[in-house]
Amino acid sequence: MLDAMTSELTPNRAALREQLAAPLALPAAAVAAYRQNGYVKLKQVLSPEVIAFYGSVISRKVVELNTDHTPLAERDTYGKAFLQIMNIWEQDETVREFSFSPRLARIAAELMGVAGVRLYHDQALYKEPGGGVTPWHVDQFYWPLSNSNTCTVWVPLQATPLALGPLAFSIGSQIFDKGRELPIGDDSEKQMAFKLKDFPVDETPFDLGEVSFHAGWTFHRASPNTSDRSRAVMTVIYIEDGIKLTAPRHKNHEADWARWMPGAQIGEAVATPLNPVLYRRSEAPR
Ligand SMILES: O=C(O)CCC(=O)C(=O)O
Repeated sequence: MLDAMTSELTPNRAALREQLAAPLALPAAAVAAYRQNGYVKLKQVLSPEVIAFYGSVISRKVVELNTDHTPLAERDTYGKAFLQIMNIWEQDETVREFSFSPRLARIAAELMGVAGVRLYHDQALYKEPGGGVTPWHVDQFYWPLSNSNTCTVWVPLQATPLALGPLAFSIGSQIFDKGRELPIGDDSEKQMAFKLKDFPVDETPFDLGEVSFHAGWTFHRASPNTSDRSRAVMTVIYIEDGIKLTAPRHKNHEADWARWMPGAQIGEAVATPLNPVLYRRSEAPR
C-alpha cells in the first residue's frame, strides 16, 4: 500500500530505482584507500532525489517500528547513541529496494575485491537530538564469520555536519588486533581512545549523497548529536558470497546466528533466505 502511494507521489520513481541499480565507476584510488585505511568516503554516490525519497520512507518506518520511548537521560550509553531499527527490508518493499541496491553492493564487492556479496542485515541508526556518543568499536566482534571480507555502507540521509555526529574512523586500524573483543560501550570508548592514539582519526562532515564504506575490523565511533534535529542514517552490511559460519564464541555470536543467519550450518557458506546475493560479478565472455 505504502509502495503504491509513494509511486503515485513520485512520478520519476523508475529513475530513482534505475539509479540504485546503475553501476558507478569506482576510481582505483578509492579501492586503494579502502584497502590501506580500512574505509573510504565517496561523494555523489546517490543523488539528492534518491536520498530524499528513500530517506522519507525509511524515516517513516523508523517512527513506526521504534519501540524505545525511554527518555534519553534514562538510557545507557548504547541506548543514548541511536535508535537502531534492523532489517527494515523485511518489513517494507520500498526500503528493500534501497537496501538491495546493486550500485551499493557492487561498490562493496569491488572495494573488498570479491566476486559477489550477500546481505548480512540492514539497519537504520538515528542519533536523536542530544543523542550521545557512539563509542569506539569494531563490528566484526559481533559476527561469527570465517574471514574479514565484510563491509558496511553508512548512508547519511541528510548532509551531516560535525554537530550531527558523522561516522568517524581510526585510519588504518583494521590491522590493529587489540581491543577487538570489547563490546560497544563506555569501556570500549575509554580503552580504545587510549589504545588507538597512534592512529589518526578522520572525523569530517558528509555532504548530501556522500557515503562511507568501512571494513568489519576497522575501529569507528561517532560524536554526540549536539544539534536540535535527528541524524538519520541507513546502513547495509555486506558479506562475501561464500563466507562461512564459524562456531559461536560468545553470546553475541549466538544471537547473530539466530537472527541474521537462521538455519546456517557451522563450517558452511552463509546463504539463508535472509542473506540474498546482492551483487555477483558476471563471468567475462569467452
Ligand atoms: O551511526 C553510528 O553512530 C554508528 C554506526 C556504526 O557503528 C556502523 O554502522 O557500524
